[in-house]
Amino acid sequence: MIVFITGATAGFGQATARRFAKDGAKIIGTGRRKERLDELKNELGELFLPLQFDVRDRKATEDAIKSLPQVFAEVDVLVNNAGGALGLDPAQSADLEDWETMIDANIKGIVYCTRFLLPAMVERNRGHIVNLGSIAAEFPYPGGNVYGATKAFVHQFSYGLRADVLGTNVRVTDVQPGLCKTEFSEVRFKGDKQRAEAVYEGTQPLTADDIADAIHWCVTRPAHVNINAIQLMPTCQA
Ligand code: NDP
Ligand code: 8X3
Repeated sequence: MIVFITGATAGFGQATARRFAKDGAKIIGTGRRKERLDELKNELGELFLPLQFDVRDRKATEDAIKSLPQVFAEVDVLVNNAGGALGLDPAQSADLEDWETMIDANIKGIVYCTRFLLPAMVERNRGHIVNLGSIAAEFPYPGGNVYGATKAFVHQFSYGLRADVLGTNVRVTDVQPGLCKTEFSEVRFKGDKQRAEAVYEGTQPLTADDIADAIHWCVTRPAHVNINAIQLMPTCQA
């Protein structure tokens, strides 16, 4: 199995790379931080191919995918994970740059990777696209405005893909996690570690391994089973 994971330098993507590597799968891990990709390469060895690009950059994404060596080219599973939230301000005062960054990474990023990898999956009549949505797609909260909307896009796009690939053996899943401790809040609060820590105070959040486990479970169902969407929250959240 060949698994292409965007955002493998931290959080869910990194944990998912480790989970599939345990099965002996070949992993293509992407991200902007080269040193993190190199560390994962050192850990996972020949099974792991690092690919450095920004998912917001359409040409860089296309070039990176076109550059895949033959032994990594026939991607079975695409995990569209790269992305995140920026800011928690109300819509009337939120930073437009933050909004654009979220739209570019969380929406355009998954659209680009999907568009460049899906045709070969359809041609081979085999493949699985796993998109990282969020509970924020369904449950709005103050300051979640554009972030939640990008994840609502992920949900609808996933279901739209299902409609388009119907009649082939290509599967599509929207994974929707709730509160999970990764670098997510540190990124959202632009490096303010104290504010990021406060998000998880008094909770037992999900871990990146919990999400990797869910992704792995969706992908390893029998070929005739498509998990359309899977939603996970820590027990302490509702
Ligand atoms: P992290 O911040 O820990 O990891 C985010 C990953 O995405 C990093 O590897 C980062 O790599 C990559 N990334 C971000 N922007 C870009 C970009 N423009 N180009 C390439 N790579 C990028 O977050 P999580 O692991 O928690 O989040 C992963 C996904 O799950 C996101 O889509 C997030 O919205 C979603 N999610 C997270 C939840 C949570 O509570 N943690 C809950 C629900 C959904 P690099 O910086 O090296 O480029
Ligand atoms: C991340 C979960 O609730 O912080 O998508 O938006 S939440």
